[in-house]
Amino acid sequence: MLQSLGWEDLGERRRAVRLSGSSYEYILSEKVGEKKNVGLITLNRPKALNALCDGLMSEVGDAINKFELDESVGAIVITGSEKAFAAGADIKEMQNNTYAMIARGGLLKNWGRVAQCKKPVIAAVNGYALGGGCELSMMCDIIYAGEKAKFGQPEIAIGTIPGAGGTQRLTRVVGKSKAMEMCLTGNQVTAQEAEKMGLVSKIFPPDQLVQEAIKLGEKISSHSQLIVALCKEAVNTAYETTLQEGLHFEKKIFDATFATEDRKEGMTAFVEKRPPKFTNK
Ligand code: DAK
Repeated sequence: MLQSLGWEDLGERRRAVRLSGSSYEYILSEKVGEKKNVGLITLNRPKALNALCDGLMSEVGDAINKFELDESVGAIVITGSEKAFAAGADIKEMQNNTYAMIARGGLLKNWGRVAQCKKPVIAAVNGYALGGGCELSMMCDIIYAGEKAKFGQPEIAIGTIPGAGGTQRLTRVVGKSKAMEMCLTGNQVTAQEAEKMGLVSKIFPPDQLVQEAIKLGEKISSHSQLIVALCKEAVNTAYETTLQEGLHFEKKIFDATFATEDRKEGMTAFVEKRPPKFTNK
């Protein structure tokens, strides 16, 4: 029920984190916010509009590993530039691949990590979020967009289909008709349309977007990380189950919060009219 940390996995990850350096070629990674409790990952491949090459996705995975292990970080923001969040997977890298190579799973192998993150991940999308860029934003838990952001699944125009959740996550969020229209035409939707569809939760002027996403991350980080992770897992379960199964799961998680010190502290602090001091226990 509690997300199994998988100690072997965690050990593997700690080793990987130790081995890898902290400077990256395709991204920037830093701790931000007044209390430095938000991890900020900035996709930084401007000449290719942040096309998500294998190296970039591997670096994103590495940065997520580090922030997930860092107890001072309560939420993570992923952003790009004002022109592009990301224009998709790197078409030049994929161009000469064969079915056999892709089916073996070597290429595009680093794409699962963001969706697996136990801490909340916020996408701050300015400019293009196309193909894998749109899919990356949908792997995040909350999407904030700049007023000029554009979302789209244009894979159909280059002879393929979305491969990292575009036909699945998008459909669950916006419904069949709009998802079909986007996937079958490749047409882009504006930030305003995306907000109306429920894909984006809020829109901001482009130059304020990242700051607003960080503020949101700070707010989330002010809560118990333990309870936040449980809450995230419960909401995500809504996508995987029937309503009855989901409600059952929610009840189990709710009950489990009563086994934590942070639940006791939160309620006691309310009664004593003081801010809570969470210890993530
Ligand atoms: N890949 C590689 N390079 C790209 C790129 C991309 N997706 N998008 C842009 N670029 C490069 C351009 O080639 C150009 O480089 P140079 O020619 O200058 O060297 C530079 O970025 C600037 O682009 P433009 O000159 O085209 O800029 P414009 O402002 O005119 O146009 C645009 C911007 C975003 C409308 C346009 O660049 C565009 O249409 N880009 C391609 C969008 C696209 O089709 N995206 C979908 C790609 S397919 C999976 C995981 C992921 C995926 C699939 C499976 N598994 C885990 C299985 C994802 C697939 C995709 O995303």
